[in-house]
Amino acid sequence: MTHSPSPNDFSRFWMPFSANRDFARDPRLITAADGMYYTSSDGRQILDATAGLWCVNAGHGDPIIKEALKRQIDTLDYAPHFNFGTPAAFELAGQVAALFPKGLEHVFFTGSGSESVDTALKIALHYHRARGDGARTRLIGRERGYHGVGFGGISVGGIVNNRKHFGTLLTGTDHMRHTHDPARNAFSRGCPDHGAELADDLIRIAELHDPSTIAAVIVEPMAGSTGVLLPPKGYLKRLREICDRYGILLIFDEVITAYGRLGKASAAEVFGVTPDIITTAKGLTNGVIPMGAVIVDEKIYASAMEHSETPIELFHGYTYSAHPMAVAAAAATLETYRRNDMFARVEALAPLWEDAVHNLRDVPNVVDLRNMGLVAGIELSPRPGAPGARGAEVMKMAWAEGLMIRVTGDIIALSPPFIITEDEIQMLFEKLAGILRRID
Ligand code: PXG
Repeated sequence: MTHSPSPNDFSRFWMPFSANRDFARDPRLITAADGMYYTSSDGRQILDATAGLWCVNAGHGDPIIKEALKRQIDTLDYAPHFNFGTPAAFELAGQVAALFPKGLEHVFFTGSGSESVDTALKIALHYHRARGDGARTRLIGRERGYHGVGFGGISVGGIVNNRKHFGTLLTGTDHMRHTHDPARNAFSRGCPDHGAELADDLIRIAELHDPSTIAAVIVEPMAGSTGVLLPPKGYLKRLREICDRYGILLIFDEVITAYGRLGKASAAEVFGVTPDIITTAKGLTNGVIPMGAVIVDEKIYASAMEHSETPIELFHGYTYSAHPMAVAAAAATLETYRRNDMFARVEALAPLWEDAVHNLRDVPNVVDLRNMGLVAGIELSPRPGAPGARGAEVMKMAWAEGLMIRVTGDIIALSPPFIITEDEIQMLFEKLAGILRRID
């Protein structure tokens, strides 16, 4: 018998980003996972159509990762990395850097995506100051951007609910316009045709504040959390050019897109645009142990090493930076991706996935469909006066029918593990279409 807490127990754990009161009335409890499936507390198999929270890219219970963690706990449970080191951490840094475009050669380890974002923003500020350009203090994000929940991340982030409750945030931030333009781009397959010129909003911001005050721009190359927004064709390249023109660092937040989600190791590679810093987490360890990595351009690292006035070059780091268990999980995860050629599998499945997504076109209430790699955004029209209600109902019905999906408002986001089969893709979309046809 699996233990289920009594309703009163539910208030003890304040659940993250959740409808706590609603959950207690109708809990969805998970007790095990293997491959593509969770087991619910009532013994049902639930297809994981979201790879957990975009992190379990290799599927649950991967044998290579399991073995590595068993070995690691018997060998070295913890070691500090402030002025001490472990060989495995240096080895992993090299392996991580090798996955990203040339020039991005140095890796700072963190414990999560939020920590990766704060680390990247701090490294950007540190870089300019170290070079004697310390007036560059402004950090620019984008409307609808999600960069985790640290104060840095929510300050450059552009999701109103994540910001409005938390005071004045960091000073000196500003936001470019978002790129969502359903009037011109609805039902695009892959990147939309219209909107490259929206990158010019950075020119407006740079001219307003003066470019010499701007340290960095951070964007998700593909915005995930806000509901899967793909960059318009040419947009990221234009952003890169504007950053170069003004001496602004470009940060790609690849917490969702890195490690294969779009069919390559990074979105930078997919789009052929190289930023100065890339933030990652999630798929780095397959979600098994928390870990993030910030990959940094050589000029930034070199500048910190050359210009430091103190033996410690960067006054920043975490107790769990390069935690040995996380390092072991990451090394094994990269090994699994490599051995099973998983990024190529995403690329191979993508056309079939795209067709399955766009087959939903005539389903009631579907107002836009977006896809890339193994990601889908299915935008539903909101019920009049009740935004988010339709999405929440779909999520609950899906759970009842054996699917885990994510919704953000009335947008369904799908991002399954890379091991999903063609049959499972068909089953997923058939079930989803059935649910969407049944609800009002
Ligand atoms: N940046 C990006 C682009 C993210 O997507 C973070 C930073 C923060 O990572 P941590 O590890 O601190 O959570 C994220 C996280 C969803 C969902 O359903 C997305 C995230 C987290 C939880 C849910 O879209 N992204």
